[in-house]
Amino acid sequence: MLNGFTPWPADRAEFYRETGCWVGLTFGQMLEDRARQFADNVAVIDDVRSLTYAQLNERVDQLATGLLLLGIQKEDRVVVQLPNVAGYVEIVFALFKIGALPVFSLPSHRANEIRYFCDFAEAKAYIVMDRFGGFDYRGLAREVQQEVPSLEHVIILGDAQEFVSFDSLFSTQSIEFPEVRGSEVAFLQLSGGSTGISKLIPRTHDEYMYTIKLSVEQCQVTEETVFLVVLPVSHNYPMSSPGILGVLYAGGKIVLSSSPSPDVAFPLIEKHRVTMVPLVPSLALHWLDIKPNHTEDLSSLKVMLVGGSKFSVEAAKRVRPVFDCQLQQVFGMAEGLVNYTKLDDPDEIVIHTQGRPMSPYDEVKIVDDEDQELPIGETGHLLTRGPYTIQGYYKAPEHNEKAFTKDGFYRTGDIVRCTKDGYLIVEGRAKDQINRGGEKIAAEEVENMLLAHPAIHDAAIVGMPDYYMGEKSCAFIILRNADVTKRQLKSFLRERGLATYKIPDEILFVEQFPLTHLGKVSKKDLRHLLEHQLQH
Ligand code: J2J
Repeated sequence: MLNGFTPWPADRAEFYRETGCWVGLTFGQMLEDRARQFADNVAVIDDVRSLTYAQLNERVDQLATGLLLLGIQKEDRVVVQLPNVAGYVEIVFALFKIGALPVFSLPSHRANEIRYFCDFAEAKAYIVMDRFGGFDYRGLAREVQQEVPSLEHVIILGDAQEFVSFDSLFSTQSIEFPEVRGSEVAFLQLSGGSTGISKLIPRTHDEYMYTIKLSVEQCQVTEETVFLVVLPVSHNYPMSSPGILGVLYAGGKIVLSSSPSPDVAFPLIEKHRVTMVPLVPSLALHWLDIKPNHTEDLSSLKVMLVGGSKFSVEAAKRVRPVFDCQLQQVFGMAEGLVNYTKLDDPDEIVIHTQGRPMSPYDEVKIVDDEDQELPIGETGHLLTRGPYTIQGYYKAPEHNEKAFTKDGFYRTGDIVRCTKDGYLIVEGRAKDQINRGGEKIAAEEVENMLLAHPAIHDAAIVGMPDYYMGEKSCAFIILRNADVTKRQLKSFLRERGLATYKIPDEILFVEQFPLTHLGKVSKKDLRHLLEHQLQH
């Protein structure tokens, strides 16, 4: 078993097998199986090509062969940073088939994050697009490869220059693939990160397959489903809730959009008769506002999933009148637990709650600050364990001590309330994290980077309310006796390789921070201060 992975205690693992949650199926086997069952169905479409299930499986086998020939072995980690292109699906399944582990990063990550993922996971390879969104990833690859000794290969989709070309890897040579088991780790996903930079989350084939199977049921994904991906495809949500993996599980069609803009997405919905789309609240709001200016025929759309951050009741009410489709709220996390509203739930529930845990074996507790369980209906910290919630982050024993209880419950950091019918309502957050339209920013990571600036004495980041994003980030800064502009600080962060979405949207200079009774910086008071400033 992979070093740094925390397994489930033997009795619970046994229980999840006995109850049929874990069935020993790997994602490689699943694709092979579906390629037989749905051979001529279209599996995936992007801006330039389309692949049937049979073609996808064949290309995946050829790519897997090429990866083995290159020297990628079972359990090797490979950082994958690709936009929404069919090559992403090919590479991920090729890695699954040979038991190598993709480490999923987002296209918006820059040197600071990629260096860390490659280094911490001791990645053997890094796979990126040549250019995307006006950014040349080969420059980033050069920088990272120089600094991370484990990184033997950089594989490029597109113009590879001095690196290995993705297209050159496809091989028809006959070679035996290593045996991969359902109980083994399939990939490392990223956490939103509440303390410092993202943690890596090991997910096994067994338990992730179970999330996929349940999500397919909850969202009623079938062979007829046409699933549009406008969010970054490697994020846990569009990957698994029900995500591209759920669609492939059911024999449906994935349409990958290179942009979430309605100018790109709406014509795709019309052209491919899209039936389902997962969105974050900020995008859903934007789509709701802009829809009246568009003339495309969106009548094929049956389900709009919204999750990743809290969807306001007011916005939720508008989904059916504006899009004439069903809203399905989803409250999930890359660590495991996923909640859905059901497609046949009454409007009252769909609009006001974030759904209920999807497995009968999910254990959910709502506790006070002392870990004491609260009566139903009261608001408190959400703890959870179950057949698809991890038991520990990858190689993080110290952090795991804090993030999990002694009996293996994950401390989600979310403040929730449970209705008498078992539906959860997200009321807030205990973790020091900004949820910027679904993209999570760990305050500490950005603060630490700001503190490296010679002009800065202290820095504290808080979220500020935003109509579209839900929250944006604001940095409060105490300067030393130095002169520096907001612009200079933002470019300082950019130059240090911080992902764009983590650059503070607002910077405010202050003389001092409000403190708590213990003498800690009071983020609560900073938020009040901000509210006050925004009103005046
Ligand atoms: C309020 N907060 C929410 C919601 C997530 C499906 C959907 C989302 C994610 C995801 C995911 C929320 N209302 N509906 O992985 O499979 C906040 C919570 C949660 C954190 C997890 C999936 N849906 N959140 O967003 O790992 O704070 O996963 O703990 O990125 O997002 O973030 P992440």
